[in-house]
Amino acid sequence: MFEELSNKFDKVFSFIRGKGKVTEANIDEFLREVRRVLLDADVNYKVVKDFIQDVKNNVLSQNVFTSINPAQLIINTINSQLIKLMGEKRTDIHFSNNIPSVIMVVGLQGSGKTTFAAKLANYLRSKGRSPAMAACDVYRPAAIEQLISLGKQVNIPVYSDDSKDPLKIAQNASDYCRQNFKDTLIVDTAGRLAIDEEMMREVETLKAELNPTEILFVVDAMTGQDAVNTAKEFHNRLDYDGIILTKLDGDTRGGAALSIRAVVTKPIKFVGIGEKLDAIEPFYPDRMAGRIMGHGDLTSLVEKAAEILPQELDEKKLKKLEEKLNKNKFDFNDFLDQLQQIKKMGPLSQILSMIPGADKMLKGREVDEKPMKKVEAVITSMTFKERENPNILNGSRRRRIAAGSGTTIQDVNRVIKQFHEMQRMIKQMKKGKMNNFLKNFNIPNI
Ligand SMILES: Nc1nc2c(ncn2[C@@H]2O[C@H](COP(=O)(O)OP(=O)(O)OP(=O)(O)O)[C@@H](O)[C@H]2O)c(=O)[nH]1
Ligand SMILES: [Mg+2]
Repeated sequence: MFEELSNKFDKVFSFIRGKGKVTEANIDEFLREVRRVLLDADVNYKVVKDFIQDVKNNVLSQNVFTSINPAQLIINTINSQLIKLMGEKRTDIHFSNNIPSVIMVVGLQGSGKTTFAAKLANYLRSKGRSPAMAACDVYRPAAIEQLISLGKQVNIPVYSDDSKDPLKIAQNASDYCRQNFKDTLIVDTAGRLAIDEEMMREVETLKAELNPTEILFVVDAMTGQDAVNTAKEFHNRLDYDGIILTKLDGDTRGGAALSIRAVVTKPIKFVGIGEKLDAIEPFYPDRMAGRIMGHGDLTSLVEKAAEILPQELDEKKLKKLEEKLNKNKFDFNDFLDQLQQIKKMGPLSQILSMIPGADKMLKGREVDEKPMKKVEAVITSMTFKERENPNILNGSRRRRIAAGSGTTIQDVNRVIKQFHEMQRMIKQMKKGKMNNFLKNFNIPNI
């Protein structure tokens, strides 16, 4: 996410980091570069102008010329101004005391409304709510089936009927919620290629008649300043409550995320980071600024792990793992367990994007998920006994495993070798040779 922007910022920052003292001319030169980086990222020019002015005023008001570490002061100021630009604090979804709370999802065609509706339903259920969805896109063929199919995937009920009248469907869906104890109704509406009168009237009627608790405007972040413009036009007509930026997993330059809040004065509430139904993140201005500044987003990573760990790693399992480690009995079954847990956290690229500096290490290269899949295929092709006692893996067993996992004997040998190395490392760590272990990775002693 925002790799290019983050890399460019890094280069510009190294210019100012190289200076022990700064002059006003240095600051101006530096800010000119920052300005260029932001414009390149497709940030609205007026937003950039105000941003640069704010950073400058702020920096000058902090005695930057006599500061011991002027670079840090300037970089911190940019960080806090970025947070401010994106809305300072997280704004959550609001719910009403009436049942159901109605959340209406609107936006242009293909922006990701239907996908987001299912992602949000799934997310809200994990937070203890009981959602249902209403299929109110009666125009695009197969739109209703799409929502029903997504609903099935996350096991959330979808209300639809063949009345062909979006308002009626939504009203019937509300009745369905009241009868079935569903406290939240997410209404998926139709999209259009461009804003047109008919579409706007339809959502205006839905708004007036349904009185939704929240209207969320969904927009594809890849469309840059166009996203900002449509957000503005929709807002003029609909006065929605929040913005959803989708497709931030692509190589978005960042312009929409950075300028939309300042131009439309409505908060970004969630971002979409993939096609899968768990690829949704609540939007936090400070965490997003951290990613742009190349600090990573460890808070989200830890949260993501915490969501999985309580279910997967119960006390008993942890204890067993600890015992096995103590007795040097960590086997392929445990290895497989660990692999599967990492996989639950999402694609490797998503996990890595949250780790500070990882983006830089990858330098824009795609993360190759294949090796991990290969390792998993090899281990799952072993019998339980073989996983427990890899020493019995003779030539014929290895041949069978290679055939069963669609890999080669060399692949199987490699996995077994890696496993033995891992076992050796665990032993070293246990013998208190932590520093030796760290040397393997060029990590300074601790
Ligand atoms: N990479 C990526 N793809 C997404 C994301 N959100 C949605 N998509 C994809 O974008 C395409 C369009 O998504 P939909 O949810 O059908 O969009 P929509 O706004 O409902 O489209 P219409 O109903 O035709 O107006 C689908 O292929 C989705 O899988 C995202 O966050 N990242
Ligand atoms: Mg749709």
